[in-house]
Amino acid sequence: RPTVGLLYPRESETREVRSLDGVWQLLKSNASDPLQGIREEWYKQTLRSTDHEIIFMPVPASYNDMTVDKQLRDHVGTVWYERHFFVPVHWSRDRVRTWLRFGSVHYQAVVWVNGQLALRHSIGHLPFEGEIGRLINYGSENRITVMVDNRLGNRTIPQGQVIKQPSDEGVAYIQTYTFDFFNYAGIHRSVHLYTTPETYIQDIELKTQITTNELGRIDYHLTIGNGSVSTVKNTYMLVQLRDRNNVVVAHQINHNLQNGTLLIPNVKPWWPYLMHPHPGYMYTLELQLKVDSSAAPLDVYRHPVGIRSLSWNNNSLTLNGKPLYLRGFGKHEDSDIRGKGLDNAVLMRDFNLLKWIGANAYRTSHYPYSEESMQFADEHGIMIIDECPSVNTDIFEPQLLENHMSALEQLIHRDRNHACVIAWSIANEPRTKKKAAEPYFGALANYTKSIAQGRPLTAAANVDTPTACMMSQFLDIIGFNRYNAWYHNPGRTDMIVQPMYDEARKWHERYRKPVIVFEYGGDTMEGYHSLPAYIWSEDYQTELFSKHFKAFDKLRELKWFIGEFVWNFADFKTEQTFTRVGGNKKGVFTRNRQPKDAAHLLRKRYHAIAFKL
Ligand code: GCB
Repeated sequence: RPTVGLLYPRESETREVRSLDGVWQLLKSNASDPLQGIREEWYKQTLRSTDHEIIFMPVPASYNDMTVDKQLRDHVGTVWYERHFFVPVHWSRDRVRTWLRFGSVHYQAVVWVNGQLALRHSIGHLPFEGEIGRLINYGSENRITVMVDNRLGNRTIPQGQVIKQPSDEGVAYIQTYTFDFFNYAGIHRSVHLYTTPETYIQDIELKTQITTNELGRIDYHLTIGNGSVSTVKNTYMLVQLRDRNNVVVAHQINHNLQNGTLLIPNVKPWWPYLMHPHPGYMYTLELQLKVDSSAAPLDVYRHPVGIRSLSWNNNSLTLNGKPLYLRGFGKHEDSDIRGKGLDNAVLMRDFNLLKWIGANAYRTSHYPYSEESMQFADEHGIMIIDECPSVNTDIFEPQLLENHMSALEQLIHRDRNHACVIAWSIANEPRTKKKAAEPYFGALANYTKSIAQGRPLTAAANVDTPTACMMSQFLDIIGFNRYNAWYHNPGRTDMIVQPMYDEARKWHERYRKPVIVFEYGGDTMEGYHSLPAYIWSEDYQTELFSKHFKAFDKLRELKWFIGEFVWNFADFKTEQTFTRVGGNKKGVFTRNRQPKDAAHLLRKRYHAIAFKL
């Protein structure tokens, strides 16, 4: 079912937003019995009244690293969250709609309000919401209960497998998966309670372009919530575009309440970082739903908007008429203690580091990142390759395809209005040598193109022979991951330049599309030095990078080579395995966001490219 609504909760003169973030209570159910809480109806009472141990749990955060309990860190199955809240009486008197919205819960969530089923959602990293007015006690206390299930199976996005094995304590349930990051779980992003008026602005879709150098254009499509709006006489939308100084630079009175166009003379386009002295210029589109010119508006919503054109052909990706060269990273939402939980301090630090190093882009490997991070990217002029949560898919069958399509649909719906999004990445390293990958990706790409909102499709492939890839024929931009001198020929930094150059050319010769390297790099233990360079040392990472730079410099002479992304921005946690020392250490920054030696080298390069030195 296509998503409608889910506008980011913003306060206005007609809307109240309350945060339900804070310290919640948590009860872990037995790994051997994930449905225990359903059977015992834990949602019907407060968790405290069960006989089980309750712990305090901050929201937003992953629950895994919050205690010193291994059982909780490695838990497989369900945990239950609970908190109480109050709703003022006037919310019912004023006949407002009351909404409950989760920024993301990983992987599956069932939500009850006062013991009654309110919401369900699966697929982590994506928001969901619902109206809960009918379930609420106005003017007195209310209870939210959330069951969170972290189990991944062969039809989830991404996939995994839960296996049962004998252990010293009897049996153990183990979540296995092939992707290389820890399967953190919990209420990962903010929880909001907010109101809208009864007749309200439910959805906004924006498309922007710069038609000449000076003229900007915004095409908008509106959805008004409440079927009875047409019966309210003389309803119209006052649409005003405000610049950064709050000055109205374009306006319109829209009577059809659906579609319209704003033209903006002397527009200030949205530019990426280091492509213009004022990158990330954002306007505010102010929408006022009105009944007549004197009365107070029925509803007001202010939507940030950056105005830019994006286009692509077989040789280039162009923004505002200028071909792009992407200097970037694969990243993760990952940090000490909070795991994948949203943290504005970490986010701010990351954006400052991105700017320090001179990057202009990153890929949201390997799942949608927080809405707040997308807002940061808009504001800072960082371009985003927006990836859906599909990693290492190796079965290709209809139910999985349907879930994969749903993940992309929800992602595109959520992020379509962000100037920063320049491409959709439909998968990371699926096993595309398999024949069954061809119809699967054919169908997936067809569907995604039908909803792509003016962005090209890409993906990160990793087959070693481009002709064997059953996916890339469906893409607009070819992306590949390659670990020369790491997984291929470890220790041999003399085997990077030519293989990298040759491989990029092969991809281009086969598909005749722009090509980008989405991953290269090597694990590096901070502080470990070795001369001559030896793998895992800082010296080795630096040497490995400088050899890649030689290959990329040769490739950049060929117009179709459009970018280089290091794997990874920062060190991150993975599942426990003998190839990972405290996690994946391919970061240019440590997990607590300090530079390794290679960061300084990369900084020189990214700035030199930006300033054409
Ligand atoms: C890859 C994956 C990424 C891993 C990386 C690695 O190809 O896309 O998720 O973390 O390799 O370091 O092994």
